[in-house]
Amino acid sequence: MKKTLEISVGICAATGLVLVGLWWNGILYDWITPPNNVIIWSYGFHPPDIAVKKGSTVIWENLDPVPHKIQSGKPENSTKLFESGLMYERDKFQHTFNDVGTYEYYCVPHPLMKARIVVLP
Ligand SMILES: [Cu+2]
Repeated sequence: MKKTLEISVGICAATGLVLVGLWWNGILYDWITPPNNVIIWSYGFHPPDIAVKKGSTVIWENLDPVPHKIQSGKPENSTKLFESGLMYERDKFQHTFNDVGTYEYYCVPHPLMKARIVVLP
């Protein structure tokens, strides 16, 4: 009986650690973020790659205590199609995609943060 309890507690603790790890690394957000939404967390866009239908509005929300700024294109070649302005914690930004295509974007203060939106017909 004591052994069973110890094993149960161990399994719960291990599951908890795994969940905290997934959350901390943003992987949980990759899974649970609703369609057409992107969460900014731990210096990353989650999910980093989404597909939406033409005419969709994509909403970004910054959950980091650090300000981020979304800019379309690549750090070496920004397209100025959309630009968020500095987003503080809990700030949201949205953009409507009316043309089919692949839209890369990045964070201006942290150019290693890169992601993309694929707009389907
Ligand atoms: Cu950033």
